[in-house]
Amino acid sequence: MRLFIAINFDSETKSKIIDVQNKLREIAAGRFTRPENLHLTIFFLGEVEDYRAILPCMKKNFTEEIELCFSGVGSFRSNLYWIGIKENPALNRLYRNLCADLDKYGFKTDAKEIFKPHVTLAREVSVNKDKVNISFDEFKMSANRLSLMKSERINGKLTYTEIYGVSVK
Ligand code: 2AM
Repeated sequence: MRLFIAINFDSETKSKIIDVQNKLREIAAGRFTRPENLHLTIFFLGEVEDYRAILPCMKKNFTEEIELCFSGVGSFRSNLYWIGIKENPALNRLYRNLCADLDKYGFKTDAKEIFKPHVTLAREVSVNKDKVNISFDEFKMSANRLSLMKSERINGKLTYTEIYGVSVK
């Protein structure tokens, strides 16, 4: 199954993200992330048969809340648009430590670029680049759960389901 490790959002944060997504929707066409699929990927695992070794790695490395600050809209490859997460040493540490521990079990991240935490708002976006000047007031969320997510198509719909989670408080 196709897996990734992510932080999901509370409903208040989700609605703030949707407000920003709607600003993009007003000026662009594309495949917009459905509200229930909005998330922050920490580590993309890809196809995994046996995920048992992943669980202790998550538990070991996610030991305290991480405050996320959502800031700015940007793009990758000019057609994937996202909200960024402000420079965050605790999040970087989580990523690096997960990478190191998962690597020991043979899990490699498929991320092509350096870790750039983001929430994908839309893919395959077509827009007049000069018009993309979306601003919003930064907002914050304390992340207290790290989730192992399964990605699959159900009736043609991309669906993400949590199969394991670590909570801290
Ligand atoms: P993206 O939003 O930048 O595309 C589930 O697919 C999640 O894993 C997405 O958030 C996606 O990031 C991320 N991911 C990272 N590397 C990926 C890859 N090689 N293929 C698919 N998804 C990837």
